[in-house]
Amino acid sequence: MKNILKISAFIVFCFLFPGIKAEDGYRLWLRYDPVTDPAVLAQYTKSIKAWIIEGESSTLRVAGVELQSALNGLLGRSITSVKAVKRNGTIIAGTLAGSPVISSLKLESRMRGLSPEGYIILSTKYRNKKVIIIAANDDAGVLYGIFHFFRLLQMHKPVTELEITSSPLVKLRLLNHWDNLNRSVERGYSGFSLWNWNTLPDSIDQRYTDYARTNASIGINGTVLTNVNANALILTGDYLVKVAALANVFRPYCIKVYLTARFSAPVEIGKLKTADPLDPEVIAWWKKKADEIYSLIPDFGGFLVKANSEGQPGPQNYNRTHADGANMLADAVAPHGGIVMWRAFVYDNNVPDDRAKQAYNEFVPLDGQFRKNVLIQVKNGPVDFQPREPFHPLFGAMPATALMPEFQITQEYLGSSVHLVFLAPLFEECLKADTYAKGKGSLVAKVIDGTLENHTLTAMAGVSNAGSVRNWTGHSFAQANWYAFGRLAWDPYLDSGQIAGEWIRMTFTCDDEAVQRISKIMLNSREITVNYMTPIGLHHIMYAGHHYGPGPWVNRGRQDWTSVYYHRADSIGIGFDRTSSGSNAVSQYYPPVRDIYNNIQTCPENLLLWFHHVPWDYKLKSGRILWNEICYRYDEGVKSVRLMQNEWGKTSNFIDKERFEQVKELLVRQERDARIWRDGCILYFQTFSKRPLPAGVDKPEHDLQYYMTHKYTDVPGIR
Ligand code: BDP
Repeated sequence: MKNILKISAFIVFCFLFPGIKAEDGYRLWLRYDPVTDPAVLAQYTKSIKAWIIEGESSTLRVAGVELQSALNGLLGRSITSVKAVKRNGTIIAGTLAGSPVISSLKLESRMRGLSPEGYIILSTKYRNKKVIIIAANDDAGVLYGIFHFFRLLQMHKPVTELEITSSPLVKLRLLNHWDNLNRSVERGYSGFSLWNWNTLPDSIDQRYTDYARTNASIGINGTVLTNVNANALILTGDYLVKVAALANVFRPYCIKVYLTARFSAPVEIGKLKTADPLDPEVIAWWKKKADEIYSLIPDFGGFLVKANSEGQPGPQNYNRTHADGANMLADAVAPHGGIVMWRAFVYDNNVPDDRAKQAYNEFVPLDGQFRKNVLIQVKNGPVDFQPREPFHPLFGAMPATALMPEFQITQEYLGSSVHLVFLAPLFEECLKADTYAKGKGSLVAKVIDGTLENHTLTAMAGVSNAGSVRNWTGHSFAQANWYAFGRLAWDPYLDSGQIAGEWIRMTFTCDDEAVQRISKIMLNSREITVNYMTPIGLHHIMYAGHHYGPGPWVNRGRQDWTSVYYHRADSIGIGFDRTSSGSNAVSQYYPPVRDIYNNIQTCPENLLLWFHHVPWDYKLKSGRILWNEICYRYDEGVKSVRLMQNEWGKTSNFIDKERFEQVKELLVRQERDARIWRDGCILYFQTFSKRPLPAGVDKPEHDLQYYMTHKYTDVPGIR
């Protein structure tokens, strides 16, 4: 009896003070907690009294569910859905064609400029009543408009004089899951795969729906369910019904499913003797396979393919080109409106003189040879998702081909789900880089949104960091990277500061001072990580295998998988000479970019060792010689993590205990790891520079041997 009383008292307490309930991070940025600021709440209560969604479809139905739960949550009381506008403060959502109210408002001219999926949000009057209109040309736009509206409310923004127009600038906005059929996730640090293939299609986890809602809230409209290192089994009938079950859950949220296609599938599951893309039987097999997929999933998006890279099969096994392979698959899905995303991350078994050059060398000659429904998926930089890389020289170099970027949201090379690293600045750096392909202003973003070369098929992909752990991404701040990717895929010109601000307000707090503090942590975090991992253009010097800690000493195995191949430290200096007198990778960029990179005086210092082999005593802009600068940057990285810890400590009054403590604890590990990076790298490079540590740089705690043999026991993904 006593216990029952205690429990009921607790329930009443939680009801009265919902803000203090345990926060496990599951709700991501869609929290819809009651607005606690009295002035803001008063304004919302006055402006929002009822809602109507006019029209009938599964998308509009889920939009209604979202409207209802968000309004009830944020306003702390039930806001009813009505059939007609009878009072001030009615929200009306629908399409121009499906909503009599919206079509009566003469919004055609405003809405003409909207691209598909775009929307307007407008404060106006209807029959003398003040209303908020969320209008679009299609159902997806209505859903996105509703999520935008709730972004405003969650950020405590005014909703009285609304006049918002928004259209996605990129057509296909996709997550790539590197998920295996046994539920392990390649480079995944957040538990197991979200897709439970054992229990599908019968059991539909609530997470599938919440995954779809979350993605829809940031405009993501496609998901590749399976690893690029593909398993042909996913294309068998038994698995396709499972895929169809997921597609059914995602469809109302306007998310299409895509699959990775293993190029050798006709041999492995089709019992053919070859997978040669020009073989008539192979062509027929893929056509039939596509027909089968579309009979189960009529809106199937298409295929993503990693071919002839890291041991994956591909057309080159049959002396055919990437274009031959991509086009054969593209022809199979074309009658159904499908597309093929063919990855440019290729490198074969022969070690090239410079791996950074390979994708460009293989793909540029193929420009113009791909079908209209093929996109070439290009990683943001020419090597592999490093903390800092220059933009990939393919952007702007294949004008006749649709190119899409691939960013890595999962932090393979950036501290997995242990380090706090906000990736929007990394994505933004690439998107805003000027390729000069058609003169000044030829930004990567313009290649991607199709405006530079008049492409209408446009796309952007991010390798997902979501998994089965309760809060989806492990680190609370890793959620921000998922959010940032979605926002930049919608509008590649957005600024990281804005994205951080939105996310913090929705996820943690609307207190201005706390927002500023957390923003500062987030916006500095990537540069801090570059400092303690790979300053001044160093790259690919991580531990072999797990890519988490330092491993500049790695020198065994395939040369272009070793660290020594990339940093090239010797008694004279350090860095990869990619100038015209070295590997000449600079020649893959348009002038003046190539000349800027080629010249040690003009090369941006944050890419110096990417492009130049620089003497240890070379003087940098800081006045320090290179060796001292390297030590100083590593040390600065460590000290900055301590500053992050300090700043985070000051936010405790604004953050629930669970998430505050989680982040605090992870920052302790980040500081430890930053020291390991600093000390391991400095000690190792010192064996070449033979110079003392400059003044002010903390002395390493252990000797080099210690770091070379260090093992992590508390990092996800490392055994
Ligand atoms: C590398 C990863 C590897 C991926 C590969 C890829 O280490 O696991 O399979 O990229 O993108 O970064 O294909």
